[in-house]
Amino acid sequence: ILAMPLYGQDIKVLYDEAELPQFTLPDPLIAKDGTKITTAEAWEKVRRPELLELFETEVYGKAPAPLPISSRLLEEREVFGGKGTLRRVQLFLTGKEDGPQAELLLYLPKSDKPVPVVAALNFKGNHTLSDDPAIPLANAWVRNNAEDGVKNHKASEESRGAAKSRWPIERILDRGYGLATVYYGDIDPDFDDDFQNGIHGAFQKEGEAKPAADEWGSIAGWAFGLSRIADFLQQQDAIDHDRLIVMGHSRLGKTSLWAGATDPRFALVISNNSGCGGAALSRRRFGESVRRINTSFPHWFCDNFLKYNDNEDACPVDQHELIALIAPRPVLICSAEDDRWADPHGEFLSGLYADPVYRLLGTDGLAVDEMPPLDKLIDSRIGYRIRPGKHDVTPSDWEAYLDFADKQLGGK
Ligand code: GTR
Repeated sequence: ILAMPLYGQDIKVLYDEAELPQFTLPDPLIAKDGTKITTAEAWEKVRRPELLELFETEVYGKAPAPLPISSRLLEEREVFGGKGTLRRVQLFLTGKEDGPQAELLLYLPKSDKPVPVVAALNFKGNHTLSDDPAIPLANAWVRNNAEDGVKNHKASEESRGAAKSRWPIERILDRGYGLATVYYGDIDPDFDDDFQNGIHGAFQKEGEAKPAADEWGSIAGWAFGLSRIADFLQQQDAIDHDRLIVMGHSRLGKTSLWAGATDPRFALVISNNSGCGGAALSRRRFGESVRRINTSFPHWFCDNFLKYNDNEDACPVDQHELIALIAPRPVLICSAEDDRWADPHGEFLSGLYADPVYRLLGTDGLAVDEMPPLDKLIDSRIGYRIRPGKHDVTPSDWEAYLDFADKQLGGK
């Protein structure tokens, strides 16, 4: 089984605006029957449910109804010289101790009031976020990586702290935010196994070998996991339940957008370098295309999405409508200049074309209509930022996320 298949490399990649196909985007404010949506009520009652269903059936796949979660506190202690606490929690995603489960790290700043929390899945395991020797190595399947000494899909001590540049935990606490994180492989291991393991396996229907063409792929599975994290966070008194933030990078940025679209408890949604199937418009086909992503990662989307390989115009939705599903809640789209594979301009345009929905709902939408200069945070209700550099999460990205959160959720 290949985690990162190399096939698909014969597919031509467009990197020149002049080469892009001509296309017309679907209008988020025209209902399926052709009616123009002109009121917030019509958006909420007619158009939003229509779009949500189209994304469910054609793009990410429908997730099953959740079961009540349960949890067990594994450990609680002070961290960073008493600035905050760390709770390690075992989360039983279907409420059963013998069902799918994930270890959650919850870092909270010392505070006499409930604090806002960023929920984010991580790529390499909880033990890679810091040098803390007391955090157990990830148990689940992990991606092989020579640099981190990961062989045979087993985490090892060598990878401890390997992702710490992406997780400035002490700084997040200093800014008054908590962080709740889970290793994404605890929810669904990221390889194509016809969904036998992870969260999908636990919900498999009798007699069905794998999810149907309109049922959940891995992105929808990870988003389901984020919602179970939200279930847990909503049970914690130390947390401000009205200020839950969801953040993700890359494939997990696609996931945070889908989690934000499907779960309104996320009051603010952040996608970093999310690209194709995330914030980038599919119809542009710039960088990673629908065919390419479905070839490399056949398990990420639902099988219906395969119909749109080289056929993006036939898809009844495009990704600006994913952003619109988050409205009127704040959303921050982040790009990196050198991450052309993720199509920064296409990521910006999704925000721009979601703007009419945000405005219909009485917000300021996206305050600019052209891409801003590097490093300038646009902090209107649809936020946007592009920074120099590559596909990654940096400390400066976190400053922008938290500046945006201060502006959009502060004083609530
Ligand atoms: C790439 C993939 C992107 C992005 C990235 C990641 O290989 O083509 O869509 O998701 O992986 O998640 O790191």
